Amino acid sequence: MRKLYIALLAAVVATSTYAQEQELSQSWSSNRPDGHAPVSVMGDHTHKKGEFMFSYRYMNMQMDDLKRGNDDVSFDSVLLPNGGEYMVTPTDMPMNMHMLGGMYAVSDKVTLAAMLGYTSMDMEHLTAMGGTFSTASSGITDLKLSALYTVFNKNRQQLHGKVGVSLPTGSIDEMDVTPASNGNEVILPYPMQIGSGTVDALLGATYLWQTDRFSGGNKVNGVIRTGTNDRDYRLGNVYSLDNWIAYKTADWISFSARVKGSVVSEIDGANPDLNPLMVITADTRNSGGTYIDGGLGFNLYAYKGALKNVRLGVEVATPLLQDVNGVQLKRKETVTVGLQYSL
Ligand SMILES: [Cu+2]
Repeated sequence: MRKLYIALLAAVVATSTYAQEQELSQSWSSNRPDGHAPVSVMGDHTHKKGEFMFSYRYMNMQMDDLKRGNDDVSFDSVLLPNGGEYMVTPTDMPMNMHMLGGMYAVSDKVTLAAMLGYTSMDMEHLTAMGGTFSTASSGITDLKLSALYTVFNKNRQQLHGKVGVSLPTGSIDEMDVTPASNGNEVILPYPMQIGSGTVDALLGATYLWQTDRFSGGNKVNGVIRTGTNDRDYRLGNVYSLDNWIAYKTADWISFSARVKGSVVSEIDGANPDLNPLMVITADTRNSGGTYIDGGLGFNLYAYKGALKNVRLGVEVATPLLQDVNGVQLKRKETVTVGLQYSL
């Protein structure tokens, strides 16, 4: 699987070069299946004055087993009886997210975007005594509002910037019962909280190009947290570079390959109600890391008929590299399915 992604990365580079050698004359256009990026990429495109777009995305992310830095480690190695320092380790964590988005172009230069989601997570655990238990949380995510500004759109290339804000509508007060809580609900560790609890700045820039058959993009993105939340901590900033190419095999379908690198900083501060020696996920040293993920997907686009301007995107992404701070659950596949409708 990994070799396949590396081959695709090489193909991304090769076709970008090929594309730049093509003669480019018209405007970059969104009226084709690959006129939007792979479905997991957000804020990748802008709209023409007066256009609306509604989108729904479903995302399923799996995490299981442990990593310390770049290495796989066993559950036993982190638990107290075996020389580890924790009472409890998580063993796996499935996460599901439903996201609703809206876009509206106030002019050819400026598109406004809003996004709100609903997340549910489960975390399975193993204790030093050999017992198992699970906790769950769910709720509305942070509300993201942003403005996209088109710097240029000519010669079938576009560059646009993004300025936005993430508002703390997501809960950081998720609680559940654990074996150590005597039947009472207690606050859950950082990864089981839904929101950041802080106002976060969203900054980005996206470059897009097209030829008759190929298209692609590069997007730099930053999530910059401000202040400290009500529970005395601040999640780490996120910096990422996302790169994709797509090949349009027909007017209604395109296939895509994507490679994304991201760096997530450690949590700053700590929730005083969490004991960092109890469970790995309650220790802020076990947060953040460096990741490279690869994704393969396709977009279907109705360019005429009753469903005109409806787009369906599917993508499966997998980690190619993950180097985590401390010891953390390992990322596995992420599946994203999305519907978009413009009018
Ligand atoms: Cu849109």
